[in-house]
Amino acid sequence: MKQRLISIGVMPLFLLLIGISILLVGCERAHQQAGILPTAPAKQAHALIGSSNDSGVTGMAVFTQNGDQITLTAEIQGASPGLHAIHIHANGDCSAPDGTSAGGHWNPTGVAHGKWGEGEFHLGDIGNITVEEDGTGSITLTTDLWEIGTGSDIDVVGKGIIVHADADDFTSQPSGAAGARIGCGVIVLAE
Ligand SMILES: [Cu+2]
Ligand SMILES: [Zn+2]
Repeated sequence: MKQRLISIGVMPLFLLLIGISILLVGCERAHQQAGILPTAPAKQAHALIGSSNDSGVTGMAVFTQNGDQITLTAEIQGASPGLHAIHIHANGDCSAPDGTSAGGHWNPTGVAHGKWGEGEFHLGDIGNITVEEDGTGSITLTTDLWEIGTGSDIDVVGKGIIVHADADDFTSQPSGAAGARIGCGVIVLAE
């Protein structure tokens, strides 16, 4: 009987301790996100986008890591208004004037081309940038499917960013029928 009372008495205390632990972990994460507690310096990579096929398109893509999430922000200038596909291609090589040196879509998982977040899609299938009348446009994507500077199969460093003349239809294989390459950049680790 006494034994039983002790068991009943200990259980709520045990649950309370678990509850407090969860709260503390939650607070620590919140504080890290708020920048109150020190975290590892955010890893960054970027690509300076230059013109391919004499398009006059330029831009910048920045990859920033926070925990296991990587946020890409890409901005372009000098493009025609409307939708332009933007992808990560397999090679960080923009030496060809038409951008073909960047190779095909970066596809380390060996799946079909598609739309980001829906069914099968290449890890390079960022999507379409909407370009305004002034020729500028931007796109942001946050994911835990990439890494920065790890040298693994899913490391974006050393790959290429390609901007296309047309929109990605998310269906046509192997690259969404996005047309000519009008911008190209090599993704490098930021020091
Ligand atoms: Cu592409
Ligand atoms: Zn693709």
